[in-house]
Amino acid sequence: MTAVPARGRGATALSAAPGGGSGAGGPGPVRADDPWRAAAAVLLGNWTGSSTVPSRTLYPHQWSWDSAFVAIGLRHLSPRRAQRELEMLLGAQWGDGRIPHIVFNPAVPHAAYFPGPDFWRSAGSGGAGSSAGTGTGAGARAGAPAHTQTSGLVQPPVHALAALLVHRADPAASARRGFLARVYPRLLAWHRYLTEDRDLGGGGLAAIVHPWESGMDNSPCWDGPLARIEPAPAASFHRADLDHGDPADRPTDLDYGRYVRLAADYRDAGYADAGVRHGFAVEDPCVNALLIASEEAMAEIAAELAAAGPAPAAAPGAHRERAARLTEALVARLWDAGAGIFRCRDLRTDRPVEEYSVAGLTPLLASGLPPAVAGALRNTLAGEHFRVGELPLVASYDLKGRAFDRTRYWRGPAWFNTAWLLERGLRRHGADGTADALRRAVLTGAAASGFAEYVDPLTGTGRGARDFSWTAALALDLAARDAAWPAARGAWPAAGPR
Ligand code: 9WN
Repeated sequence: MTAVPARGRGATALSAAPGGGSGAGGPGPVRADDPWRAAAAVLLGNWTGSSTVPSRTLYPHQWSWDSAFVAIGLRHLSPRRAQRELEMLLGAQWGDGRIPHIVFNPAVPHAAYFPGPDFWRSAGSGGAGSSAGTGTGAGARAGAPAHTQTSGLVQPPVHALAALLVHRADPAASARRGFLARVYPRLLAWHRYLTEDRDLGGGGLAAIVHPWESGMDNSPCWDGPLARIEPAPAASFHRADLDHGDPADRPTDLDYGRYVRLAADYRDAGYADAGVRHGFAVEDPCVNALLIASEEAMAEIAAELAAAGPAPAAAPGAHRERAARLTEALVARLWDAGAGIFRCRDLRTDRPVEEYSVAGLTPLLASGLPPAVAGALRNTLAGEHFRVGELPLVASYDLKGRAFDRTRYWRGPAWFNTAWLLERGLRRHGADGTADALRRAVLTGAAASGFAEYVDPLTGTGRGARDFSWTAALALDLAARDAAWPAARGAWPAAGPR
């Protein structure tokens, strides 16, 4: 196991290992009959002093959408720490507005994760410790920060939604610290980057240029688009993931070679989005659904800011209009009425990718979805491809699909973050019964699996890493709706990290 050193103040007192307790005011010993205390201990154990690693073993740095999900759970324990989680990530934002998918912890050995800072070379050799501003590395033209090493890819934009939810956990303290006022301009720049620089298809949606940008790296949706990519030679890199993960669960060497080739080509083009031919360019329904949900959140953030002081950079109405335009584009470009699901669109062929992926159900998050589309999505969720309510959680990929694999990463296993997104989307469209069932499944499955990274979609058996941060955080978030929850709040140190 790679030990992840702390990187900031507060780590020593608060980074107790799960189960270890942390003395007076800490979460105390974990009891098997108290899963919520156990979930809190996972988050405490994965905190580095300024952010949360997804997993101490497999993912020893800060990941973008993981941190947003973590903040959503952490807000119930320490709203202050949840704010810090998001602000740490936003602090690594590039000049062009992109939020990098990994922010590297300089205290972790470079070999602990591949591809690491030596591969991305975002900041140049200056890297950690050099003064703020744009660096001299491969990311210089796109405005990569000089003081922090990051990847050059992005991940799904769940951040504005997370910021709004974190604010709501303690609006008075958030207002006192000026939390929303600080994060809003950064979130605005992030959404501008996605809607303008990443509109590679010209149809009003954000495109991804690498499977890792979908967050669902190994989805069978990428098999076709990836088949055109010449893999990097296996001998040219070392897969650190196989030091911790079971090869049967992880992507194949062939797929990894293609991921490496795509990332290296993007880096060598200076992480430019315009004026280059991307080997892989896809419009993904989950990325765009989260952008819509986040634009809806931006409208609420702008309204909060307007009520509190001088008008923010965009009025709430402008965000609502953007959300509506994105929703229209999503339906026009990705909805497959015959199949009852949103498809990915391969921009190299300008054709839909005809697979059933959980990504295609997440547009339930968009409140402006036409009711007939929302109804069809609910039917698809309940039907033979996903069997919601009948099986634990929701498979990441079609139970009847040609590539269904119940163990391999994103090719069938069920994940807790997608269950959380669907639970929210179902509620948004009035399907409370199904949402309740999904919520119960998350609460039971998270603790029973040891807060697994993902589970077998047929049996619920845990797979991948354990003590996985977003599993613990999102279970906490769904648990926090219980009236009994406030009593459990006292289990967290009242004074969070400063
Ligand atoms: C590459 C951290 C990340 C998640 C992704 C998940 C996995 C990384 C990997 O882990 O991706 O970014 O090495 O496989 O697919 O969703 O954010 O938890």
